[in-house]
Amino acid sequence: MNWVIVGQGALGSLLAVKLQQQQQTVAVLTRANAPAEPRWLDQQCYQFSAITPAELLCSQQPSTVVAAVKAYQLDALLKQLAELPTQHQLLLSYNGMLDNEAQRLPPNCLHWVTTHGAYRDAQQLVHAGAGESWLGWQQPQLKPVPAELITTLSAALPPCHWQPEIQRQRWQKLAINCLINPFTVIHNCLNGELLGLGLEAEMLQLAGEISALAGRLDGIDLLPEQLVTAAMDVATRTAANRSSMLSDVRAGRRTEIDFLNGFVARQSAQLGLTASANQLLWQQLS
Ligand code: KPL
Repeated sequence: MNWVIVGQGALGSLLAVKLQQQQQTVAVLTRANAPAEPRWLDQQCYQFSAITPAELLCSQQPSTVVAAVKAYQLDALLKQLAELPTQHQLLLSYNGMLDNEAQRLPPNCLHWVTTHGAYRDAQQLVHAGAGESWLGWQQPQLKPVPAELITTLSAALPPCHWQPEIQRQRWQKLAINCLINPFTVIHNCLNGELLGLGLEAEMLQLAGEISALAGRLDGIDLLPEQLVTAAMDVATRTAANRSSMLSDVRAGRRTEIDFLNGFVARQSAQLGLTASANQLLWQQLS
């Protein structure tokens, strides 16, 4: 299969390397005349060909375009790819949720939700926590299961599950990120170091607010206790990982707080729900 990876972040880079290790054809989307930077994993250097947005838009070669980007980069990217011909498949992966998402996302895109933990240390990529991934249509009424895609993603970065109810998985991932990422910044620590800090009560309050919002916005039932358990489980499995938010803060980049706890606080306020714990973290980290 042909793949085009959009985004220079740790997860997109990790996927690019892992797909290339599976003998897939992988290109990286770059600006005109810019080379694709090599990626390093386990002291090995991986080179990729570069493709510009203009080249991608007129390419006849069917490709899976994986946009592993920050939520705040999505609008600009979707504008750039608005004319993406139908032989290409767009797969989105970002932390958090956008306000009015259904109106902003192309209906025929797929979500790739992942709990793999990865960060960049200078040039080196570090796959610091084995997680799992789920794939599903943005519009659940789209029925065909892209079997080859799942098999290839599963081989590259296992396991990858087909999830017809991807929105449920996205809420769970949102909760995991809302419960882990801000605390790694506040305590300036790796994911695993959160486990001994006695954060369960605070996490349960955050999870309760997220669960109430998921019910009201999407009719999805999530048990707050299970969300805390899921977050603790991810923190355990990615114990050695530096969260994306901590990496952003250390690199002086904008964080995704507006699309995580900020999203929960804004949407809850609009619906008259209380989300004081998420509101507090949003304020603290903005
Ligand atoms: O998604 C992550 C992130 O850091 O943004 C987790 C799964 C928490 C891994 O660190």
